[in-house]
Amino acid sequence: MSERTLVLVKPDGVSRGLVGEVISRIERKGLSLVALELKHVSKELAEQHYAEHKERPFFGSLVEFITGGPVVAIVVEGVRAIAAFRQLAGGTDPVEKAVPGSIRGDFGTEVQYNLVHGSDSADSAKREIDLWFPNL
Ligand code: IDP
Repeated sequence: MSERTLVLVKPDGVSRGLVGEVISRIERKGLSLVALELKHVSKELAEQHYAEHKERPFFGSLVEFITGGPVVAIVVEGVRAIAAFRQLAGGTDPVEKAVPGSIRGDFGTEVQYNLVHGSDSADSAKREIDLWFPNL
């Protein structure tokens, strides 16, 4: 059954020129792009997006990072799209968790600057797509 997920190429991924690489991997996996936008992220949007991390010590720094440069927001659709993109992204820590062959495993070294975001559940995907693409 087809489902949708929200993918972000974070500011580090955009500034390093990895937007095409990420899109290419999404397409090669067999997933489709439904909406795509280069966005300058407001503090309010960043805080809402990462609301579940509000109490974490890295929250302020994470919001600063996400608002520090443009991101590319993408709605991705396909069979098992949520888990499939999480697999493409790799684990949160690009060195300890993400395996080579994944986006983070191939291109990242730092936990915060881990290049991409992908929704982690059907509920998060719905909430995040509504937040980033209210007109979709
Ligand atoms: P995920 O992006 O793999 O789903 P989450 O645990 O939801 O990981 O964390 C959200 C984002 O917060 C991560 O992608 C990363 O950018 C950042 N982050 C997570 N843990 C840490 C940390 O310990 N220090 C700094 N940043 C972190």
